Amino acid sequence: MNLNTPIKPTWCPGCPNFMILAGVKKALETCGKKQNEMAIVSGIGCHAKIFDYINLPGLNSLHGRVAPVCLGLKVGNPNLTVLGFSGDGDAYAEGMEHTIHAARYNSNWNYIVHNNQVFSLTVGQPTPTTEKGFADKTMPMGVKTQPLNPIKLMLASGASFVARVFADIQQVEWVLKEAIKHKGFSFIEIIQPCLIFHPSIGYKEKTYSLEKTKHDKSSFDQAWKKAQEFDYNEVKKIPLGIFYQVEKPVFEDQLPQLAKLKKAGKSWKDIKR
Ligand SMILES: Cc1ncc(C[n+]2csc(CCOP(=O)(O)OP(=O)(O)O)c2C)c(N)n1
Repeated sequence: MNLNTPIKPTWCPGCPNFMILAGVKKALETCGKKQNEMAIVSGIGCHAKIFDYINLPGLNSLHGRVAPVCLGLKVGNPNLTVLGFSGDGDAYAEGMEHTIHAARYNSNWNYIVHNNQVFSLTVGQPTPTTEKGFADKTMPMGVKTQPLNPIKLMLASGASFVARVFADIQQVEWVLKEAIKHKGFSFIEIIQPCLIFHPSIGYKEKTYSLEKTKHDKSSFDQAWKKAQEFDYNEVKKIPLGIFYQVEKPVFEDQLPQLAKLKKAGKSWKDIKR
C-alpha cells in the first residue's frame, strides 16, 4: 500500500502534525484494510492539510463539517472505513453541534481531533478549549471563559469509544487501530501542541497511560472521573489512552435499506436499481 502523495507538507518545521501523519499512515498500512476500502475527510485548519498528504479518496470539506460528511459516506457505503480529521476550532466551535450528534448517532466512523487549544491556521485566536487567562496578540486582555472538556462532552453525548493520546507516532498508530476495530463511533482527541501559537509547554511530562493503571474502560463512572483529572486549564495530570469503550447499536446497521449493501460488501454505485 502506498499512501504517499507528491504534495510537500506546508506545516511549520517540527510541527507535531508530522507525528500524527506518520502514526496515521502506519495504522492504515497495518490495520488489515485495503486502500480502496478506506476514505478520509477533513475540516479546515492546519490539521486539515493532512488530507493532501494521504493517498486516499474522500473530501477536504468545510469548516466544522467533518461529522456530517463522514456520516454521509457511511450511509452511501457502510463498508468503508472512514476517518474524519478535525481541529479543536473545527470540532468544538464551528462544528460543535455536529460533534455532539456524531456521538449520539453512533455511526461506525473515526473522529480524530487535533487539539492545540487555538485556531492555528488563522494565527492563534482562542478556541473553546483554550485555558482561562491565555493572552496573545488577538486576545491581549486574556481569555475570560472556562475551557470545554471534550472528553466529558463526548461521554455525556453517548460516544461508545472515547480516547485521548499525545501527538506521538506509536500512540497514534495504536489508538487508531483500536478505533478502527471498534464497531461504532470512535472519538480520539490528540494533544497536538502548536509550536508557534500554543506550545503547551510541560504537557508531555504530565501525561500517563490509562492502560498501565487498573482503569476499567467499560465503566462510565471511572471514565468520567478520569476525564476530570485534566480540565484544559491547569496541567497537573493528563491521562491518555482509552477512557471508555462499550458496544451500542450502530446507526447504519439499523437501516434495512443498507442491509443488502452490507451483505454484498458493495456501495450504492455498484447496485443496479
Ligand atoms: C465557515 C468558516 N468560518 C471561518 C473560517 C476561517 N478559519 C479557517 S481555519 C480556521 C481555524 C481552524 O482552527 P482549528 O480547527 O483549531 O485548526 P488548526 O488550524 O488549529 O489545526 C478558521 C476559523 C472558515 N474557513 N470557514
